[in-house]
Amino acid sequence: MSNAMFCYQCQEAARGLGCNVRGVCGKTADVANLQDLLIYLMKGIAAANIKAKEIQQDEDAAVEFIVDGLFATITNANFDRDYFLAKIAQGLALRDKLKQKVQLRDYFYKRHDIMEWTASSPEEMDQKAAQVGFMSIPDQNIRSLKAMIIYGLKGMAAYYKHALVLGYSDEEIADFIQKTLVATVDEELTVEQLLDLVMKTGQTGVKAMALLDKANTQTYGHPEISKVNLGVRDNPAILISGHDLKDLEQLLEQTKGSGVDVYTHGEMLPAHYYPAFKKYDNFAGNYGNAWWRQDKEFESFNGPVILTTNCLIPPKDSYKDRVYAANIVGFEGVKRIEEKDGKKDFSAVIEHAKKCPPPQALEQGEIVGGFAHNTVFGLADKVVDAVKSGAIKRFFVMAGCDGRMRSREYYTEFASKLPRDTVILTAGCAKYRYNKLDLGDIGGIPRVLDAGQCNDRYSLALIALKLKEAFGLDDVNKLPVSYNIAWYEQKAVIVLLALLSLGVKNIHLGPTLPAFVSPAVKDVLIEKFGLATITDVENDLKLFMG
Ligand code: SF4
Ligand code: SF3
Repeated sequence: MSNAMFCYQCQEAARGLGCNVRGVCGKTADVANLQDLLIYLMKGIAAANIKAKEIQQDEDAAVEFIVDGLFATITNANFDRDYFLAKIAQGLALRDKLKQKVQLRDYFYKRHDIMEWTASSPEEMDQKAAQVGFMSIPDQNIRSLKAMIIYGLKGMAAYYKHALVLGYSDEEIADFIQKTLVATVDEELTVEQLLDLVMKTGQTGVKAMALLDKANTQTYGHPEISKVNLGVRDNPAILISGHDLKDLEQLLEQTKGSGVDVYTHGEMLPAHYYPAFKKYDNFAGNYGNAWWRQDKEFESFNGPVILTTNCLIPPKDSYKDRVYAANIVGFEGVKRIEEKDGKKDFSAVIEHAKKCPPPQALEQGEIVGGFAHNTVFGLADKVVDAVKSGAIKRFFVMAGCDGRMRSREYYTEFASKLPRDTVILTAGCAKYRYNKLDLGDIGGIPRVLDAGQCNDRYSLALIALKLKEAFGLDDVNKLPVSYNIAWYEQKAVIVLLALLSLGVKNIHLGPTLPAFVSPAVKDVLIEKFGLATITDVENDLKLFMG
């Protein structure tokens, strides 16, 4: 029996194998297939654009298209069939324009199906879409490695996109994304060659993360130790979620003095750590928790919600009319905020907010964050002394994603049972599993150091490298640092590949290993990098604490 779809890109892949009827995330089969077709189409666009570059005829629009297209196919970003149909039609026109430009030149993919296929109606697109997913690759290990590369590129594209909107670009990253997309078409590539490409993807991932770090810190300043209010005020308000700081900046500018407050949700929480956003009196606090609790939290928020990037879960009818999608986010029937010349007009959302009651309180108090690399480097002497004196025995990098599966309760239990002479380094929405526990501090250093969004995981790599230097070690694996990482979507894939490419070993990845890792590829990852998953808390604590 053939599958209606096949997707195994996230941690929630059905039965740990892959979703083949409908996504656990809510993605329908037709949309999953159209996402596959968009990826396939972008390989053709990339092949033609690379060739066009040789004659200085390449198009920035092609890079933008590819970066947006990869980002839009990330888990929980876009569920909208019409979005993908329109994007595919637009992409075919772009590919054909580039083909025209290079028609006199010879190249390997010139007669390949990625250059030749076409579709002029939604039915034709659906038909083609059902043929081009990962299941079209017969060998399980080749499929696994190509999936790892494509998912890594999706994560990289997300980071790169965030840098681009702030005016930071890098030719090497853009070229790598295009060349590597095309390379996944090559049927001759061996397992060894693909493993090499996996590592190169990790290396370029480090560059993309560094570029984004530069873009964020040069634009909004270095994150500072900050207290974030968890309660609510008595004004109408807008909730902003996702990872796009530029959208937040524009929203804060436009709501200034309007009587409408702005709260962050999920991954937008770390925006409170940036000096640039502290001047806004109406930037009221963080509301709620990680993405998967949005169905309840958006409901009680009462006001409009803006989704700037993933993670969106299919909205309930009770609040759907209050949800606004921006950028690559989409869901059928959800209103869109369009952009013109890099500017978004939020006036409709602000007027909507004014008609809504203030948010209903979920909790009270404050949490502390802002421990990105600059802050931690400032504390370096204190941290090094604490390690030397034995006050800090071990650091646990617990960065990553959160998700709705019960098995993730492991991370709350793990954090709460860690010995009191350990410190957790975190980034990403995984932190919501333990950032509101009272874990105390060690000589004034909080036991949970939050560097920021998943987009800021680069900070944790820098901190590890800084510690290595401070202790005069020749190998990052000799540090008293353990990695117990929770993953969910494809940004976590690029972070994993980046860490592997930096030589970090013995990473524990959970709550389960990716479904796209075949048994043979898993063996290589275990043997070469000591990759492992989690078991139960008691066991793992014993293992980590030696
Ligand atoms: Fe399934 Fe995850 Fe793919 Fe959604 S993104 S269809 S949950 S594997
Ligand atoms: Fe979270 Fe989606 Fe990954 Fe950004 S919001 S870490 S899952």
